[in-house]
Amino acid sequence: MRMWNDFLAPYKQAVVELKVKLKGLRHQYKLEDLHAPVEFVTGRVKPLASIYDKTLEKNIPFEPSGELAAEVPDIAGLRIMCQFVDDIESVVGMLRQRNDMKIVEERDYIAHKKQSGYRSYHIIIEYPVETIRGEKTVLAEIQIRTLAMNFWASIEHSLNYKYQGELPDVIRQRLEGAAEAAFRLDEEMSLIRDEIHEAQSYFSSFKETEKRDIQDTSWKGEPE
Ligand code: 0O2
Ligand code: 0O2
Repeated sequence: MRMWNDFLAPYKQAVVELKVKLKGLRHQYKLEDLHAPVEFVTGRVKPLASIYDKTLEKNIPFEPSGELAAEVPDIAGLRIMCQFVDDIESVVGMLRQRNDMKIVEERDYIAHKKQSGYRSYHIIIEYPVETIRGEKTVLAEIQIRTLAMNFWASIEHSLNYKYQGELPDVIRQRLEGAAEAAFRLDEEMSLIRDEIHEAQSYFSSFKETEKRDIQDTSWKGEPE
């Protein structure tokens, strides 16, 4: 177990750091009162049981090794959720320009959805982490998707888990239909995107005023 802990430590570090950095993007947009292409960010280190399943799938030994690190590029996994399909492109554009990571692969499952109906944009990066023994570069996967794509993927993931990958035909067909419905929802939302931005910016300035009013009231309540 000690060997696994040592092997996974830089991946854990990478997930923590990348979560802070990617969440930071949202805060920067918000500070400037701009539409944030990042809605929220999650991250995880792949559980050992899932790493084990991958090694069976890829027919490689289940042991900490360079081969495992190269064959399973999502041991460190980050997920960026966006409101609109266009936001995905903005996020990918930003990631391409960064100096703290190097993109080594891109997979566009939005233009080319998977047979299951899965849509998402995947990026594999090389990311250097500082360890007590010097710099260690690890691979990490960043999945970028809309809220609707994420909703579909998490439902499909749980159903696949329940049926251990053998979905009954009727459920498979319903899921394919649901994936198209989710995509149409994304398209509809894109069409009224400007309207939504306006409403959101009105709502956040309203919240700001409300906060100020509350602060003013609490000041009044305090003794001089
Ligand atoms: P906030 O203020 O809610 O934005 P942490 O390690 O504690 O920072 P972690 O482990 O990343 O957080 O939590 P998790 O469960 O992975 O979720 C990451 C963030 O995504 C959390 O926000 C959740 O509130 C947010 N989140 C999860 N699901 C949704 C969702 O469906 N919609 C929206 N808008 N947000 C969601 P934070 O980081 O706690 O901060
Ligand atoms: P997790 O951690 O449970 O999400 P390859 O072997 O390289 O051809 P691989 O490794 O499957 O293909 O890579 P791919 O297809 O680029 O995507 C890997 C990850 O994308 C998966 O991780 C899922 O998170 C997500 N994904 C891909 N296809 C689907 C799908 O049909 N439905 C859902 N819900 N998610 C999908 P893992 O390994 O499943 O692990």
